[in-house]
Amino acid sequence: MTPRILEIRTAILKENDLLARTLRARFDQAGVFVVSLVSSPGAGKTAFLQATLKRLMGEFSVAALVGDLATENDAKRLAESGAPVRQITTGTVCHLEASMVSEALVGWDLASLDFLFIENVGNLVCPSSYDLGEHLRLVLLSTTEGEDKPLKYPTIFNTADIAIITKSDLTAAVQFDREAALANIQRVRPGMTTLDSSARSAGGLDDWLAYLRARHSIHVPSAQHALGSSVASLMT
Ligand SMILES: Nc1nc2c(ncn2[C@@H]2O[C@H](COP(=O)(O)OP(=O)(O)OP(=O)(O)O)[C@@H](O)[C@H]2O)c(=O)[nH]1
Ligand SMILES: [Mg+2]
Repeated sequence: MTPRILEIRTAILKENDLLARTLRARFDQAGVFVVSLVSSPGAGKTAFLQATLKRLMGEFSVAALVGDLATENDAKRLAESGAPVRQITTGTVCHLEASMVSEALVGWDLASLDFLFIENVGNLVCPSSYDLGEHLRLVLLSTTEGEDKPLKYPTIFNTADIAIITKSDLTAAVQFDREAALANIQRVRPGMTTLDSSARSAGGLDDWLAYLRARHSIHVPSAQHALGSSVASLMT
C-alpha cells in the first residue's frame, strides 16, 4: 500500500512541476517578476503585502493573487491598494498549485504587469512541495511564533529564497530572541538572506523594497531601476 501512495504523490508533483515550468516561461516572456509568500497562518503575509503594494503602486504595475481555504477577506484587504487582485479559494486544499495559479490568471494581460505577488495559504508544510512558477519565494516568520520554527519546518525554509521576520514591533513584548531565530535559519539554510519588518510601524520596508527592486532589475534587465550599493550588500 505504501509504495502505491508514493507513486501517486510523485505523479501529482511531477504534473505540478511541468505546469510551473510552463508558467515561469510565460512570466519570463511577459517580463513580469513573480513573488510568492509562504508562512504559518497569521504570520502577516497579507499585512506585509498590503504595505508592499501601497509603496509600489504608482511606480510599478502590480497585481496579486491570494489563496485561502474559505474566505475572500485577504483579497478585499489587498484590493484596497487599488491593485488588481484575485482570490483563489482552495476549499480543503492546504496549499496553492500551479494549475490554480494558471486558472486564476485567465484574461489577465501579464505583459502589462511589472510584479505579480502570490500569497499562499497559511501553512508551514504543504506549500513547500509546490512550485508555482514564481521567481522569488519569501518565507515569513513572525516574532510571535517562536524562534524554533526554522528547525521544526526546515523544508519551507529550504524552498524559499529569503526569510522575512515579521511583527518586529512585538519583539520585546513577546521576548522574541532574534539572534536565536537568525541562527536557526542559518542552521537549516546557510547563507539565507533575512530581513526584519513591521507592517505596523513600516519598519524594514525600505530594505525589502530595495532588495525587491534589485532582484527585479536583475531579472528584467530593461527595467530602469538602478542597483544601489546598499542593495548590493543585501544580495546573496
Ligand atoms: N503588531 C503587528 N501585528 C501584525 C503585523 N503584521 C500583521 N499583524 C497582525 O497579525 C494578524 C494576522 O495578519 P495577516 O496579515 O492577516 O496574516 P496572514 O499571514 O496573511 O494570515 P493568513 O492569510 O490567515 O495565513 C492581523 O491581526 C494583523 O493585523 C505587524 O507587523 N505587527
Ligand atoms: Mg493572509
